[in-house]
Amino acid sequence: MVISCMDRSAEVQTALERGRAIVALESTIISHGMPYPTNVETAMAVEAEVRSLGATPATIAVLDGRLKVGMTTDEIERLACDKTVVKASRRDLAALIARRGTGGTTVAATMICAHMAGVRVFATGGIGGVHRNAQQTFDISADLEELARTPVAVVCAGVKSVLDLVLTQEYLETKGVPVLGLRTDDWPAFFKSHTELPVDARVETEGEAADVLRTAFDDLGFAQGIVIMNPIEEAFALSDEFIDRAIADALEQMAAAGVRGKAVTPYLLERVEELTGGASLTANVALVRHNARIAARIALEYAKGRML
Ligand code: PSU
Ligand code: MN
Repeated sequence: MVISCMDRSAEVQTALERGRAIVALESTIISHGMPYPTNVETAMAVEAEVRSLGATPATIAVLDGRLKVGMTTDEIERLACDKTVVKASRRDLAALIARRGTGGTTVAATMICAHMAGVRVFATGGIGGVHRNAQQTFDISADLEELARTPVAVVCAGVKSVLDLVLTQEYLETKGVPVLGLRTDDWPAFFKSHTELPVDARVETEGEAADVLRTAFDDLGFAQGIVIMNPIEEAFALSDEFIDRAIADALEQMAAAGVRGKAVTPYLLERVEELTGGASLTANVALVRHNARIAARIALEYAKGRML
């Protein structure tokens, strides 16, 4: 598809033409998910992880109205430092591009751009979900609706327990979005490697995950996305009591501060980081890098047999 406002990097363009493995990467995590300079260091480390395994990274963002699929180091640095960069989800994209704005793309917006560019595999830290108390606030991340309508596989470490995991699972079930567990029977919850919630299907290898992608996207022509949950490595997981306490305090502070709308997730991430004395950030970096490696392996398996 030719999209006049989209720029693919030369590296991504070549990989697309040759049918090589590509991993899409989001940029709200850079602009709003981590503090400087950890955000830029992590973004570069994640790209290096993908390259070291022989796949091509495609970090996605909107820069001065151009939809970038694959970015330079300077462009990533700009997203990481510039405080005027907005958080861009599906509803924000058209106005942002038309008005030549700059934004970090959420999981939802990154899925849209990846799909437009022809990229099927995407790595992030955690996806958005149904917030606690959503019965009153209606706060449900647009990431879930995007998973219902855009055929891209998202490798993540589950959803943070700042969210309501049970409601998130119900929502994904209703929308027909499968949750695959990579070498796990239950959902991880970002900082925790296990919960009580069962995944829909366990896959033992990256090759098996790629088989499910091929069946869903290429054989059945399904329009939904696929969530692939990859638990945080035990060495980096945080203890339940420690992280639950920080999350409870962060939620209390958020209620007192009256934060709502798109500011909720960035606010909670920042509060939890401060309340854990930075421990949540260290865990976050580790799991994002791990997800990038897994996504690269899945993308390589998925690309097998299609390379020119
Ligand atoms: N969860 C994280 N870190 C993040 C995000 C989610 O652990 O940085 C970001 C992602 O970009 C995700 C977005 O798509 O927050 C969800 O925001 P909202 O809840 O407003 O939909
Ligand atoms: Mn929200």
